[in-house]
Amino acid sequence: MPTFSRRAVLARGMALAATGLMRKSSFAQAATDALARQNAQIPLHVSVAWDQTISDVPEDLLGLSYESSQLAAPDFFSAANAGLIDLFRRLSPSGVLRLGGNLSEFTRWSPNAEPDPSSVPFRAVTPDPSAGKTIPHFPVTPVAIRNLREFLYRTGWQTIYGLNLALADRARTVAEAKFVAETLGPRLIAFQIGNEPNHYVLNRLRPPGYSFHDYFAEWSRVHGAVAEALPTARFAGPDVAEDASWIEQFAAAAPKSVAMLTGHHYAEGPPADPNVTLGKLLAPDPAFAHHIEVIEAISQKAHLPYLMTETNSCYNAGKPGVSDVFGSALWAADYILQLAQAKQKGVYFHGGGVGWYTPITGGSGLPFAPRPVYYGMLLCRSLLGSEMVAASIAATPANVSVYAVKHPQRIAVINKGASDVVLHLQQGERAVQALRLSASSLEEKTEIRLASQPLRRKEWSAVPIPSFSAAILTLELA
Ligand code: BDP
Repeated sequence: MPTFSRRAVLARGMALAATGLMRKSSFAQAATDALARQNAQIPLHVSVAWDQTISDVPEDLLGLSYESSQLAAPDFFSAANAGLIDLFRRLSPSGVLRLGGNLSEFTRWSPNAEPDPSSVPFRAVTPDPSAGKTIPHFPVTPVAIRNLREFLYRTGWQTIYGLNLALADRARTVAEAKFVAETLGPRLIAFQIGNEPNHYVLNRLRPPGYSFHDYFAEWSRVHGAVAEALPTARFAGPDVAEDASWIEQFAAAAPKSVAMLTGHHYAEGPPADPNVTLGKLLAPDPAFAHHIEVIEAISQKAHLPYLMTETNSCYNAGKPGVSDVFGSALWAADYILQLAQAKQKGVYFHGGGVGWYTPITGGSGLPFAPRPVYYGMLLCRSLLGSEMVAASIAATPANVSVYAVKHPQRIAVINKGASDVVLHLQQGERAVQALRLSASSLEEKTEIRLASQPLRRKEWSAVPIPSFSAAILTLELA
């Protein structure tokens, strides 16, 4: 089984020059763009096999991932946080809040602690790029879990709750799990135990040589204790970073209480690498395409759904100019649909606080506001609950992805390239409405447009999709 490291992503830079997306200088880029525009409006013909269902797009596909340490500020996920509740509800009527991340190894169930009085309302935790440093413990108190329940009820969301593994005190973990399960009731989808155990050595949580075998022995001890106290609890795992071989081994060894397989992927990183650019983020990534095929095969063999429980554009908390700009919205939209097409059942973007890649920024006295990735997710909201069918376009120099769904019939087009294209539909089909995602430039941070408009008659069967924009077309059969 080939493994795939996110660090291997760096190797794909060379393959990208051909896409015209590698940034040389802004002058060279402008020249490339001007050239592309001269060849204006590349025609693309889309083929859709409406009777060939390949996957469903679950109602709860979309989610957000936060560091578990966020619970140490119990007013954050609470009924009082109306700004955040509103943004969650707009994103999805039935999303998933995944609590985990590196800092989930440093939370400590503290049933008797007084919640930390915060100096600012909604104190926010930004993803921490400092894996391996000595980190203080973050107390999780009963009030934080009760507040979380109210937050989940008000948003309509559910949660996947991460328990500590690396520094677990088993009795404490069992007590935490019991309180969480009893308090959250049906709002709790599953527990995870440990975050990215395949990086425990890298994060200096375990000595070199730590293997899947060592991890699974530890996982089994904590799982066994929690499952004994909560016989109907469901679990998800192994929540590894990238490594498909750990997912495969976990799937083979998992007890019946494991209801889903989970893992993480960051498209780029580290931020200091000059090769990590917006151009690279938007270019096709054959290594990742292969990775998700491998995952799909593992999931099918194990008869367990697979969920991308933590993802984003660039690890180590993201990169300014890449993770926080409109280009990342186009990346996110395409990425979500690529994973849905590969039968993945959840895509949860990691964030929190004012981190570069966070889908929602704010907290600690700052207002909550959507970032570009949020809009990429929002574009996909209208496809939730539909059935994905096979769609394709012939090979083209344009950097365009197409997806089609039915119930109702829609085509999603994501143009991540510098060429304007015109999408020609099949005979007898017409697109009457377009939900368009656009901005004045790829680097735009705040003025992102997501608007629905009727198409003009002359566009019904040949829909213009401008460069660096996306659209969901609603179809009518003539
Ligand atoms: C992941 C961790 C998460 C980090 C993120 C990052 O699970 O806690 O914040 O990387 O590097 O591996 O941004």
